[in-house]
Amino acid sequence: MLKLYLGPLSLFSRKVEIALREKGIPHERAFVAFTQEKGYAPRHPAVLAANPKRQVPVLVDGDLALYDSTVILEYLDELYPDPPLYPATPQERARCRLLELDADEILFAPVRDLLFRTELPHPDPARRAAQVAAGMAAEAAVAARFAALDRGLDGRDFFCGSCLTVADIGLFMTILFTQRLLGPPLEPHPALSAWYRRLLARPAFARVAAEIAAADRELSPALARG
Ligand SMILES: N[C@@H](CCC(=O)N[C@@H](CS)C(=O)NCC(=O)O)C(=O)O
Repeated sequence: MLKLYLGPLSLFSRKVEIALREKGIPHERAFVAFTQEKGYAPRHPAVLAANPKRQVPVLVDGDLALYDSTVILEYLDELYPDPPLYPATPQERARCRLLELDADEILFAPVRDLLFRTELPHPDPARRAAQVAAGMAAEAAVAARFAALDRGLDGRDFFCGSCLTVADIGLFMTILFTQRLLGPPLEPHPALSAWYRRLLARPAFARVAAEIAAADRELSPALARG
């Protein structure tokens, strides 16, 4: 059986989990240790053995150990093609991969500057002020990207045509992070906000969102204080 090593609050691990559940692929999960104070230390031995970048997610299938959510999603789609998570034509697939990369790297870049909100306030006031300033700039950048994504949906139910793809999964996870990190609201962007609610109604997405909220209640008390 496939085994997914994941972090409770790992955006990239949860992309893989959503794909596994959407495709109905039998798998087992192994949660690695994570705290806001120490991050992923001590690293799980299976992660160290499989991934030179020492990161989750790691997916083990027999003697094949994979890392990087994008590589793992491609493997899962080839292993279990139905339902497909990529569109039909090379051009559409290429656009879809670019949108997944946008979610993971471009939209995610300002989201990094909101992550300090999960931590207890830094003891150094100058550092705290710098974090707050970077957070405000990040919020403006995220809001601008929301407006562009809203236009990009262009009346469609999904980002790459009429079916769920890896672009939707990646964007959902990064946008979920903007919301858990108290970033800009989705409501001013009607198409994007309706898309988000539609995905949240799917069991695979709902379960991941509920587990992340539960993990935050346990691991991220600073978020509850707003
Ligand atoms: N591009 C990688 C990113 C993986 C990644 O950043 N994983 C985070 C958790 S979400 C991690 O393990 N961070 C610990 C570290 O970088 O040391 C992917 O898509 O899987």
